[in-house]
Amino acid sequence: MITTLEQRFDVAAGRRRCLRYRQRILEISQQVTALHVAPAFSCLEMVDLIYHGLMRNPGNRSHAGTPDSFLMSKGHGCLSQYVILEELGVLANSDLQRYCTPIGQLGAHPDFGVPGIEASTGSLGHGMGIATGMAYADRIKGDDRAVFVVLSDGELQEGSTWEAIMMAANLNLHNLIAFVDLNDFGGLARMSEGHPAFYPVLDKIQAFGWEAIEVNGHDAGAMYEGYCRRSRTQPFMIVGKTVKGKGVSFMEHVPIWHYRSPNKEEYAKALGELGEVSS
Ligand SMILES: Cc1ncc(C[n+]2csc(CCOP(=O)(O)OP(=O)(O)O)c2C)c(N)n1
Repeated sequence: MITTLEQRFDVAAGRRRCLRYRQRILEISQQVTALHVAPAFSCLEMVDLIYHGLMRNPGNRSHAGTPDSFLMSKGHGCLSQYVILEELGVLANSDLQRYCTPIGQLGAHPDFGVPGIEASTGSLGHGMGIATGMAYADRIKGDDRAVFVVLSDGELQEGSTWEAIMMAANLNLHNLIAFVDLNDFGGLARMSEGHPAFYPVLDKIQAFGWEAIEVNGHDAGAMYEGYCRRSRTQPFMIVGKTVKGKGVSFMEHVPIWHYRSPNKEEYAKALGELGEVSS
């Protein structure tokens, strides 16, 4: 039985943090010609909940004690992780300033070896297998650790993801917690239009032997409640229905924002739409 800390999650504080993180990501967007804004905005509430509500010792650089693990399997969404690691002090402000430059250590996808990054991801379909292996290794060693992983609909188009999902169920890895950022885009087109057989996702996950729920992936309270109510006998998945580009109206559901920096006017408009962080 895992004993992941289940302190009450302050939903309002999470909302304030996510606003700050969106602002910070937009700020970084002005340093580079292109970056994955919309993929990061899509999964931000999930990543925030994992770091600030579910993981134990998330800012522990040395991995001493019993820190839980987090894998950003949809690696191109890593700005959501970088800005949190910056706030936790795992990454320095200068790291973010050098994002995607030859002298920096942060690329457009997470690289193993960078503080806080536990696996190199970005090639879709590998994170679930790595997370399954890590959770199994922890079980064998008798370590009381949880492994959290964030996937995307694009990753559920990769057969390797389903192999790992099946294996995790075979092994009853109840220390493995997955989130799917289900924003209906698996590239430039809508999954529901190009791949209707992909749905319903929840039924498929359950049929593969997982305990799973489907909720609004921007509703941290609902995700947290579902997490706390899980039975702890099987691997657990939160299928979170999300909006790609969430928070900025002209980015929401618009494929070009998968990988594009806003120009000055767009930047100002986006910041204006996000509004102020209230204390
Ligand atoms: C194996 C593999 N094939 C193709 C790509 C190119 N690629 C990058 S992101 C992406 C799809 C993005 O959709 P999704 O994974 O659902 O992410 P999100 O919509 O959440 O940004 C693709 C096809 C890749 N990174 N890896």
